[in-house]
Amino acid sequence: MSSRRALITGITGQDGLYLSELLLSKGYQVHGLIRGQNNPKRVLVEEISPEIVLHEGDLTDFASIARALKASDPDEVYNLGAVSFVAHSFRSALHTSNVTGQGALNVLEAIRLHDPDNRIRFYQASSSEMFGKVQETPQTETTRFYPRSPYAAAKAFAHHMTVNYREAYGMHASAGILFNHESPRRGPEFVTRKITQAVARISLGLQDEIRLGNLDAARDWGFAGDYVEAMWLMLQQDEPRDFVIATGELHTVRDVLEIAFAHVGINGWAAHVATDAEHLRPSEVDHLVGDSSEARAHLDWEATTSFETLIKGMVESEVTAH
Ligand code: NAP
Ligand code: G4F
Repeated sequence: MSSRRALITGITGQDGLYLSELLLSKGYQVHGLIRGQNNPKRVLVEEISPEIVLHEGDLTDFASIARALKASDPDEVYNLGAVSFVAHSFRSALHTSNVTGQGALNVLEAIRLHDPDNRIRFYQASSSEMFGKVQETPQTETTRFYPRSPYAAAKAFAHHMTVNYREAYGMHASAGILFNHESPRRGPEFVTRKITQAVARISLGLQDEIRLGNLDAARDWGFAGDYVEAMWLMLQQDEPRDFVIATGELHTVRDVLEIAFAHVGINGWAAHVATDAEHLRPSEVDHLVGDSSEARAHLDWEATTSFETLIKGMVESEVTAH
């Protein structure tokens, strides 16, 4: 069994939980940065394994990251922490920039000072949102960025800093440009979980309607469990580099509704859906779809869960939870 150590920021989030499980199954000692003095999501991490070592800290607090690095002395650092909800980033742009953008720089700089010999391998959670108003379709590692939100701009900054630390200091630093990935652990503010949760409740007679924004928005949605595998694979490569991680399939919010409602036996979902301007964004990303050929060729990575299986599974999980 391996005795490698990993430090994960954002360990309480969807990806942090799946990645912890993956690394534990590979024999890693897992450490996580957890914010706040009494984080209610601590219990989620403890459910996965009481052996995970949690270090109190915040991405905006450089000293806390340095302390966590010293205490965990990791071989691999996965920077998954972020203000990750695009809609919220418009309402809290400076905070988003501090956490999602400068937070990544804090981690990179703390690693550089802690580990001048470049022993640590670093993963940055970059996002397809950086492509924003897309300049070509499908998007690849070389597609030009056109961020459309404070979140996307902050992610683009963090991405460029990751590349810069790799090139300037020889750090094994890689960024995964991940397209949307979902699961029953997805935060309820994101559209797939919002819909699947509401559909389950409607089918059980607990709710009548769901209020949504842009139903024509189209995304490349995959399963989070598949995507954390790609993160790990990227850090196992001899050379650091960036990869697009996606399914290559485009679906709309309407498709999510269609599959979710049909799964509980409700046809004609329109009667249960209201559109609400409150959920529209000041500047929208209309469609994102990725080309993962590089990941297939170099990481032997491919998405294994179909869109339909993903959405049905999320509905099932909500029905069971009620
Ligand atoms: P998530 O569920 O929203 O988790 C975000 C994590 O960041 C949480 O653990 C949160 O901790 C932590 N965090 C927030 N503010 C922090 C701060 N100031 N200091 C330290 N930690 C902080 O996100 P996710 O879906 O797992 O995504 C993981 C990463 O991948 C994020 O960086 C996201 O932007 C990026 N990404 C996600 C997708 C996707 O489709 N899921 C696609 C591309 C990129 P609390 O529990 O304390 O709030
Ligand atoms: O589920 P969403 O909020 O995800 P979004 O904005 O694509 O961002 C997610 O994926 C990114 C990767 O591309 C990550 F970087 C990011 O951290 C996050 O995980 O919205 C998806 C689409 C949008 O176009 C949105 O306008 O669904 C549309 N939508 C329509 N009605 C809605 C709603 N989104 C939400 N959250 N809620 C609605 O009522």
